[in-house]
Amino acid sequence: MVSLPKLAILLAGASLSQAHLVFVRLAHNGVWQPPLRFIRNNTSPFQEDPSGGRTAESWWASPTWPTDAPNSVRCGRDNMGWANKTDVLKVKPGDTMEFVLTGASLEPWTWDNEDLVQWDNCPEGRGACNTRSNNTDKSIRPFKVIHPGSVIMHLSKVPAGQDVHAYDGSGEWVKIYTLGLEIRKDLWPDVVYWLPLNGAELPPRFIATIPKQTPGGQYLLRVDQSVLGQYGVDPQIYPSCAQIEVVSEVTGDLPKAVKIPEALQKDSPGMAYVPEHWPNGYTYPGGPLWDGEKLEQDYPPHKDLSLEDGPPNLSSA
Ligand SMILES: *[C@@H]1O[C@H](CO)[C@@H](O)[C@H](O)[C@H]1NC(C)=O
Ligand SMILES: *[C@@H]1O[C@H](CO)[C@@H](O)[C@H](O)[C@H]1NC(C)=O
Ligand SMILES: *[C@@H]1O[C@H](CO)[C@@H](O)[C@H](O)[C@H]1NC(C)=O
Ligand SMILES: *[C@@H]1O[C@H](CO)[C@@H](O)[C@H](O)[C@H]1NC(C)=O
Ligand SMILES: [Cu+2]
Repeated sequence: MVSLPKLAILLAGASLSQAHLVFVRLAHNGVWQPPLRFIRNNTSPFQEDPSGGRTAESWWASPTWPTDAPNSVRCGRDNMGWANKTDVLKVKPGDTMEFVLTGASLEPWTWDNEDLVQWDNCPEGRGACNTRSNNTDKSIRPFKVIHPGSVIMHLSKVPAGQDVHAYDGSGEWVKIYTLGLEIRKDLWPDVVYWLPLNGAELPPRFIATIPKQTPGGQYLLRVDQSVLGQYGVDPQIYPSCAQIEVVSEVTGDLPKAVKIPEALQKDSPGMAYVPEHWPNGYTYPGGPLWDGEKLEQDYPPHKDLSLEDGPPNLSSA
């Protein structure tokens, strides 16, 4: 059996506000857009109660919890308050969409301080970095994912007769991207390696492709890194939504997949660490994955997860 996984330890670390994050910037076909121009601002320090009112104060990068107001779970705290001020990005099927995050050490009121955050001329064409010689924090920590869990992206089509500026995401969502885990037998017994976490190093890029079969129309494009809940701690949700218009000859609707927040509750598939399912029975959160043709269950390659036979033969790994 797999021993207490490393994610337990990492999740403990994730309670530090340092570990929180917000996706704030997107690149369309590799071209970075101004932070929050097409993404609804969701850095409100107020928690919304389920009726949409404001209750407790939180930190700007604090996570959303499954039981927070539905709109907060969908696109982040107070996102509807910013929807009218958010531009709509025109895209085509087949275009790529990349998201970059900032961590909680990089407060929004420091975003125009070039000594703290650089939005341009970053290594490898990334969308944010801080490489300046006089930087007080030379690490790349502000742009890291410091939680176990997948990065997922969903599309939700704006209902007929509505405008994306007014759409709250209460319709159907279909997942078009998952970056999850790998089994690395050389890490036995903590064989689960979360790719977004990447050993707390700089994460890989989060780049989705708008499926070729996506019908024309306005959509919310949602990105999220949900932190696995475990040992009585609820999952944390870090959503952001971009407002896009897909320019396409294709007509019709997307396949029906999931509703949010229903699919992202603490007992929903993929949202929590379940010892008896770990890692063999793990399914990624957010419902099935749509590649434009097929809508399929979304889980790590089960073949590699078959560890019931005991420790892997490391000399053949
Ligand atoms: C985002 O919202 C915060 C309040 O939560 C505000 O202080 C900030 O100016 C907003 N930023 C942008 C770019 O809209
Ligand atoms: C957004 O703008 C429309 C049209 O001006 C208005 O009817 C609506 O109330 C606004 N929504 C919000 C949340 O401010
Ligand atoms: C930091 O360095 C940049 C060039 O690398 C320079 O333009 C800037 O003035 C410096 N800032 C401070 C506060 O020294
Ligand atoms: C482990 O793999 C190596 C290399 O393939 C092989 O020589 C060895 O016999 C294997 N050991 C066991 C216990 O199966
Ligand atoms: Cu966190």
